[in-house]
Amino acid sequence: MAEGIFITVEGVDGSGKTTHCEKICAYLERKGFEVVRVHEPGGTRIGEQVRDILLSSGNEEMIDRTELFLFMASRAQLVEEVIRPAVHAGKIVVCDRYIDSTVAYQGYGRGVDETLIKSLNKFTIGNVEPDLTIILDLDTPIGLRRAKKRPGGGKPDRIEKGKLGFHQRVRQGYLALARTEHIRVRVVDADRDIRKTERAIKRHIDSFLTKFHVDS
Ligand code: Z5A
Repeated sequence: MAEGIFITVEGVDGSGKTTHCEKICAYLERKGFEVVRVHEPGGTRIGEQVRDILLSSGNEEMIDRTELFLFMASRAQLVEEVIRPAVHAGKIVVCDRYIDSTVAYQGYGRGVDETLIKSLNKFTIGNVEPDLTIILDLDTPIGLRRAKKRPGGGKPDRIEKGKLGFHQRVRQGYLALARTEHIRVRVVDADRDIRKTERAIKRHIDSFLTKFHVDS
């Protein structure tokens, strides 16, 4: 491939992003693609330090604007250090959360102006837009229960500690995004057996690869 592909995976807490990013990468590698897997916030030395500040449950006093700028800071670093070079080198980048998380969590969840978020996102990423976004959709309480059960998931981080209403607005944010960005975004039902969700994701990836005549 002359230019690579950028896939993002989004969804509420515990919707299975980590699980399915791993499966997507393995699937694409079996097809012969070079794949780079990243996550947000974090994914770089500086980004991981920002992640600690963002998620530390000791940082309760963090105001919404601080939170917003920290997510953008982590993203800027990840784009320039990892995503842009990998896509230019013809690789497929699979990113666990990206620009849509900010619209959903800080926009719909916290009530920050969506137009402002979109323009900060644009400033932060330049032209490094996702080609395909999979939103794993799931009833919020189920996701929060699953997140608690995963290894090391006993203690909620600062954002997980948000009230149920906050997480429900986040889910509505994702669904609203999917309605407006229906070419890039695909919604997959994550409230079923992992293998069924996996098959649905593979179908979207295959149809994307076919549509854009991409082969390894
Ligand atoms: N955030 C933000 O506010 N703004 C932003 O711009 C960005 C992020 C980029 C990052 O947390 C936090 O930052 C996140 C959003 C916010 N906060 N919240 N709340 P993170 O990176 O630590 O965590 P996460 O991204 O929310 O992911 P997660 O909680 O680790 O969940 P997940 O990756 O979606 O799910 P999982 O770990 O793959 O699965 C959870 C468990 O469910 C696990 O035991 C699986 O085996 C199980 N699972 C998965 N699928 C199934 C099915 N189908 N059935 C049953 N069990 C399943």
